[in-house]
This record gives sequence, C-alpha cells and structure tokens, in this order.
Amino acid sequence: MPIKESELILNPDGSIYHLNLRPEHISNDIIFVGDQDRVDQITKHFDNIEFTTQKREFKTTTGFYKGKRLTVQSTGIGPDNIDIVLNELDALVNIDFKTREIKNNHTALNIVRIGTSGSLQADIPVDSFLLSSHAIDLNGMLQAYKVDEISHPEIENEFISQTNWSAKKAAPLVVANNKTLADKIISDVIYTGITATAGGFYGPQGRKLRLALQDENLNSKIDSFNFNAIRITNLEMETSAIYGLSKLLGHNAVSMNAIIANRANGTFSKKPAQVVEDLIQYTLDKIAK
Ligand code: R1P
Repeated sequence: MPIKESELILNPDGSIYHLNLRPEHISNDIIFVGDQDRVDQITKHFDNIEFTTQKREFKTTTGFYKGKRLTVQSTGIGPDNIDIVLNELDALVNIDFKTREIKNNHTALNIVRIGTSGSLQADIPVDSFLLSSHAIDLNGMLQAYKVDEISHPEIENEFISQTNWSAKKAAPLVVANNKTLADKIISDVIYTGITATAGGFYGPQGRKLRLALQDENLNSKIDSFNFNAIRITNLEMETSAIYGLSKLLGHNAVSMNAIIANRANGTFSKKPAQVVEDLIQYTLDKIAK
C-alpha cells in the first residue's frame, strides 16, 4: 500500500517535508548536532562540500572528510525535533518516494551525535567527553511507538522505585547504544554511562528559577541511582530519542557529549567552545577510520 500524501509529505521538488532533502543528498554516515551553527564548525574540516541546505533549524551539509562521505545534520533542541529528523532521514533511504512504498532492501544509517551536556556526577568534570552507553528517556516522546522490544524493564523499574518517579510523568524507558559503532569511537579518555534525556531545559532537568518543581530532589535521586554499578552520568535533551528511534528503525547510533556543566558541584566550563571543537576533531577522526 502506498503511503498517503498526508503521512509522507514531499515538497514540489521531491524533497522530504521538513529537511528539504532528496535521497541523493545524504550519506549513510551522519553526524547530528543540536545547533545549526555547529554544522559549519564541523564541515570547515572537510576536504570538500558537495551539498548544503537549510530549512528552519534543520541545516544539512554533505561532503568528504579524509575521503569519507559524511552528512552533518542539525536537529535543533529536543526529542520532538529528533522525531522529525530520524523519521525523515529514514524515509530518504528506506521508502521509495516515487511509489511511496517501503523498499525491500533495508539501509542502515550510522548516526553519531556530537552534543553538549551537564554531568550529574562530581567525578565527571567539565571539559571531559562522555559516550552514552544507554539513554533513559524521561520525556515520553518514544511512548508514541511500540517500544517493548527496545526497553530494559529491570533498569526502568529500579529507576521508578529509587527515584519515587511520579505516575503522572512519562514512563522512563532505557535504550542502549549500538555497540559496534561505540567500539569504533570509544577510547580510554572517554567516560561512559547512562544519559538521561529530559523534555525541557529548566524544570524537566531540575533547574529552579521562579517555578516550584514537582520534585525538588529529583536530580540528587537521579545522581545517586545505581543499578548493578551502572550510574546515570549526565542530562541533556536528545539522546534517548536518537537511540530509541534508531533501534526501532534499524539504524546504528552513538551519542558523544562534551561535558560543559557539572550539576553536582555547580561548575560551568571556562572554555565551552574549545571543548566542543576538541570533541568534533576527536569524533571526526574516529569516524573517518
Ligand atoms: C540545551 O542548551 C541544548 O544543549 C544540549 C541539550 O541537549 C540541548 O539540545 O545539546 P546540544 O548542544 O547538542 O544542542
């Protein structure tokens, strides 16, 4: 059955609705960044640029780095944007836009997020790098999908019990990274742990400005959570959505985090731009191998 025009929306030039891309515009190896200005910060290292476009916060550039064809895609902030970006990138490789049918041969994308994040643990300092072994989804976006096959109920139930997680909030969902891709990128300078993905920056991450929080102690409970010596190491806003949708759609994903804040001791990096630049260079060289 062809997918209806209202569900798979294509622009008059045949490109996908939000990303403005046609299948030939992307590589199967893709770097995600949140900030659209960070796309150029990555592609300035490229040998040459093949294609670039932007619509809203979604900027895409494809080119070559040390002979490897890479696409850099900005996602904007938050899991809702990841829903758009991952579904549309998947459609570009796994749906035939002419027939609107799902292709018989599945194409797997390799996706590496280069993001910024706040550490929850005093011993993971600002200016360090962290690879998310898992992500815990605290925002609920993934609950629109059938997620049973990718969840880890033993960790989720322990999280609910240790944090006294309110039933009014979205059900926590733990999703793993792609181990093969992670093994390619990891080294002994990289911390690892579970990344918590919130649906907002202030209240959903326990920041209090003028509004009272439903649970003022949530961050310290997340910070002391322990499941068989596995810790929740950091908080940000995209990784669980990337891991969850990638697993469900058959893509490989890893999230790299430049730790620019330490929520446990209240410090912020004195050189956040440099830390991001260093993580870009580190990740590019690992991916290009
Ligand atoms: C919040 O300031 C944003 O920064 C972090 C969060 O996940 C959120 O997107 O990541 P990026 O720097 O990759 O956007």
